[in-house]
Amino acid sequence: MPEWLTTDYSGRERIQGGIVDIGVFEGVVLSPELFSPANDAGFEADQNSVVLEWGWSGTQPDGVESYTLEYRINEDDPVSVEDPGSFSYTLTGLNPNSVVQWRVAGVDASGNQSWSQTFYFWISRGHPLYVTPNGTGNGSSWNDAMNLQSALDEARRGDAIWVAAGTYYPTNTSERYSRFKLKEQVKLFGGFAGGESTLAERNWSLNETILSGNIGDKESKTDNSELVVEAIGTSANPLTEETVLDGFIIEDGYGNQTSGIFMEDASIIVRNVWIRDNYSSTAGGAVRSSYGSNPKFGNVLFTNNISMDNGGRFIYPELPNFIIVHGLGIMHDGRGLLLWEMLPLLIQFPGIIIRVLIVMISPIR
Ligand SMILES: [Ca+2]
Repeated sequence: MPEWLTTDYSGRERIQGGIVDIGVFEGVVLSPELFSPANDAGFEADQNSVVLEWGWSGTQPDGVESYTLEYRINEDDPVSVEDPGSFSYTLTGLNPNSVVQWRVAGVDASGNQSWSQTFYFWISRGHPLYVTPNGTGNGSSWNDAMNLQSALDEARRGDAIWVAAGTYYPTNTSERYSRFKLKEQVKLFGGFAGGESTLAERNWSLNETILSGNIGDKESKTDNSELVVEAIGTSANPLTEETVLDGFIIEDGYGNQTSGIFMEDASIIVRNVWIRDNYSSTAGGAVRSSYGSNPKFGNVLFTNNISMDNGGRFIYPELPNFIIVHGLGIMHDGRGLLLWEMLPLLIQFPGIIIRVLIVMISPIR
């Protein structure tokens, strides 16, 4: 073997155990698998230690002499643990509101490390983030409430955000691209008076909590936010039903396509929500569920949403309680949202719509 070929792409020795793989990397089979906790696992706030477990689906390769564990808590520097033992290590001293990344390398006789993939888990904050319209605090209590954009920025997986009654705008500027962006595994609850200690105490129909696109001139709609709420994941990391929007009024978006709620790779839960007075010049007056999305809408009221083209686009969502009142679509039969794909479901279960109309209007208004 010529000297320039004696190491692989990552600098590891080509000849390992008398064998050359000839691939870009040598000995990648020395990378262990991570078993527990499962990737993306969450723990309660009082969990101060977690047992990390790794190993092999089959037999351990001969070339592995030991392991190296690496973990990183929040934005701290990564910590490396040489020879943490075989197959498990107890990580202690964990605090609430932590996200921990970790991975394990198989180490061969030459000290070469073959890393596993990276997993992470999180420790919950232990309390909601409290939000009021004029909050300037750190969000740790109602008395120390923060504003909504700060809470969304601050929120990590597993967080809940409790939002007191009032009107919230995506920006104080005239930037029409500004919108509220939902995050994975963050639950947004509106409808609080601002003193509650449990979720059950809130009265979302009484304490109207409005996410409004009416930025700029309050007398004008045409300068409003193009979209009020955005829920966008990726195909690899979609937003799931652990992402919740509950107890809000979504109003006064004014844009070109979808001005109320836009979802993409987002199978979120939207409930106890009133979507009203949104305008779109093309598809998606109120809501659009784009590709990779299977949202669940429960107890959602649509009123006075206008689309000049297609109303919106739902692709096979689950709609247990769902009502449309006063939708308006101009060119197609959008009425604020498009039901092309929904039609078979509505025909199949017409009773659902009727029952919902009777049961659900009263608590909303
Ligand atoms: Ca305006």
